Amino acid sequence: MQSILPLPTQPVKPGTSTGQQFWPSDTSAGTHKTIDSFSPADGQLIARVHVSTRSDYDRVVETAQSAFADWRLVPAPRRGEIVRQMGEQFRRYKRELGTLVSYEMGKSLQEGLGEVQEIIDICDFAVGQSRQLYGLSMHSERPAHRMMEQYHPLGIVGIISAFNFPVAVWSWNAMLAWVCGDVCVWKPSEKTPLTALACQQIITEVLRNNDVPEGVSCIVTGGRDVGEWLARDPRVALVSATGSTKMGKAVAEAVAGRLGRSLLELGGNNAIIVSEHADLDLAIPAIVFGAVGTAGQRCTTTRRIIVQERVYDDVKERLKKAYAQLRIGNPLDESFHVGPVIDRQAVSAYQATIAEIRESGGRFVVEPGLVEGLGFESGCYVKPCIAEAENSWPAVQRETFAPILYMLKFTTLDDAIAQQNGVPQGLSSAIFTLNMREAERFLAVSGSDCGIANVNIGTSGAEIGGAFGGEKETGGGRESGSDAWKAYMRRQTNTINYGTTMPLAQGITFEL
Ligand code: UN1
Repeated sequence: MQSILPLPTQPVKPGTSTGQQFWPSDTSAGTHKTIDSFSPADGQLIARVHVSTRSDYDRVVETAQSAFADWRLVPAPRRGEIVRQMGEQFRRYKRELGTLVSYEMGKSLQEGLGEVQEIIDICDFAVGQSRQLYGLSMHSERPAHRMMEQYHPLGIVGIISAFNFPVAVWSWNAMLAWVCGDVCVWKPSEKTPLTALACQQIITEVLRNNDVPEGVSCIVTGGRDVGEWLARDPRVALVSATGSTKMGKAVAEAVAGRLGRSLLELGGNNAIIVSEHADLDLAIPAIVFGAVGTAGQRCTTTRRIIVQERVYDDVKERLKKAYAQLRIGNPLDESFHVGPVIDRQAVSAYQATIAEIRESGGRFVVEPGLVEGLGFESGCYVKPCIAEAENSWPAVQRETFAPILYMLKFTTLDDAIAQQNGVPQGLSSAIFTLNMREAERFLAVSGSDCGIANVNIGTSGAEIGGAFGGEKETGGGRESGSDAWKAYMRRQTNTINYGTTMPLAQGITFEL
């Protein structure tokens, strides 16, 4: 593997920073534990990164606090201008960062580049947003009174991100938080720390050139305990967490225990309904990309297809043919469609779920298995597979982060919608149909219960312009587009009396 960025040769150190501290010069590793980052593509150790100690963490949060005092005073459009410059940097380093994402995380190079494109897109979005942090004005019930609301920055935003979108999800949070006047403390996944440090490095020049105070962009690294420090810390106004439902519940409880704010984007169990009125030429590629893209490790991955009985066999045959064409291999080689899963633990989860499906009586239409031999030494390559299953089986009810697709059958659309909604999660959903009544029924109040519901588009690959997130065990948070920015600000209602009397609301009189 040729070096993509100059990969560090000594443990790298996160921190407060405008980023200057973390590249390889630091040698004080002795007192720090390190995280080893291995590439699932070839099993190579690509970096050692310091784990933040509690005192590192406290120093970072203190620096972030003092940065907030200054940053909130910078006019929002000016903050937007700084984010615009960051977008330019990500354009400049798109190939390098996309390649590093692909190498450290294992998604295909195309998808690594796509992820960086999401950063660029959210930067553009945030620039516009920086001039649109609108509050409403209201007509007061009292004479000579004016009412309005304003949005003010919150303070420190803690960002806990997952390995599967190691950089894009940070950017959805950070870019909006920054234009809103907040400062960010990012805890990246311990499986992908290097991509996080690379992002910090990429924006350093912009932070420096604009004299942005030290502490506006911070990174802390480590595992669960570091996440807990953020969740329990009353200095952190908002904790935005992306990852498993288990992790989200722990974060939500800890943050709620101090009445802080959390924004949760957790597991999905996304289904595509394929109607007898579907255009299968559209449906099949959408299903395949949704199920095998990022080796089944997106929270929007298509995990279930619910197929009308009249087209069921046709869909099955077409999927078999499509899956037979899938090429599995090194994600950096663009001739392959499917890369590895993140690590051997993920391979074990894939295997355990497959065994469970077989025990329940599931039949595999496309067989699962490990891919071994030359080029697959990391032990992280698995075959995308399809099983005929029942919606009620425990394995089908949970999210296994792997390319396993379940085929379910339906007769009536009501039954299809009941199956689609009949899981604990509620992130993304889709219907393929050319029948307008079916499409509208799916989107109606009694249709999909998910945060994302699509027609003739798959479940994954959402654009940043919409609000991203879901219901039920997905956690209820909304990130990225639409009015998701409001989560990063505090709303203040103002009533101003410009008259000469003191009338009370609700018609109350209070004579002195
Ligand atoms: C995630 O998997 O956490 O919609 C995010 C998509 C991507 C984002 C997924 N834009 O598939």
